[in-house]
Amino acid sequence: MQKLRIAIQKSGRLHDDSIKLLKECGIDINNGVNKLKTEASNFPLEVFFLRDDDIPQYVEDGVADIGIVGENVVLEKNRPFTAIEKLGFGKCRLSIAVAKTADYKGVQDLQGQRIATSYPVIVEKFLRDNNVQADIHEISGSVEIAPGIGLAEAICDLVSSGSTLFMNGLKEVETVLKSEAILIANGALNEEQQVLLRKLQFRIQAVKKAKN
Ligand code: PRT
Ligand code: ZN
Repeated sequence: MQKLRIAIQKSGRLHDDSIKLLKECGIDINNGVNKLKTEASNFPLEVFFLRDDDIPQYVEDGVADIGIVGENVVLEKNRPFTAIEKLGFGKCRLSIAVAKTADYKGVQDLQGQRIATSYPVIVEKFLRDNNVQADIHEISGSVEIAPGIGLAEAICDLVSSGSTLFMNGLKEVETVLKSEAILIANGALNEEQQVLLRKLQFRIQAVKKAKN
């Protein structure tokens, strides 16, 4: 029988809510720790557990049929996906922040500055759109400490509560992007897979409606 293969985050901020959503859709999966994949017992669904960064590529290549991932990751990887469903969790914004003490008046103040980020593609587009030339320093983690150690004047990172910025003496000055978890799908699903996807989407929509 045809199965739908879904890629979700193995561990991290989207993992629990992705599992929870599937459960709320009435899909029973047993997610033992350290498993790379599992199967639902009551829906033709196979679940792959992956790094979030790898999910767009796997779905594009058709190794998985659908996936749950942050919009920020899809945009940074420059993949051609649009959300076939926004999922309402993993909400955050990608923002530029500078030292709390900096005299920041507007985006032009970033001209000639160094910006540390794990999102060079999105930041470069933001700067281009705003006609600003700045120096992007790509770093893979702990972006918020960059100004304190003299690596950059500004950072661009994900923010949810704002407490990380606050604790590092930074203030949020520009919102580059608003993001949440989305469902993406391979563009070449066969007829049977499309039927399964519609069934799943119908259930997701019902779960979302029940929450409003
Ligand atoms: O291991 P893997 O590569 O799969 O995971 P990851 O470490 O790359 O990602 P993970 O689990 O940290 O985040 C997964 C996704 O969750 C992100 O791609 C976003 O779409 C979403 N998300 C929502 C967030 C946040 N909120 C968030 N606050 N991702 C990261 N953060 C971090 C942020 O980078 C900063 O360090 O939390 C800190 C800020 O939080 P506040 O509350 O102090 O503002
Ligand atoms: Zn990641």
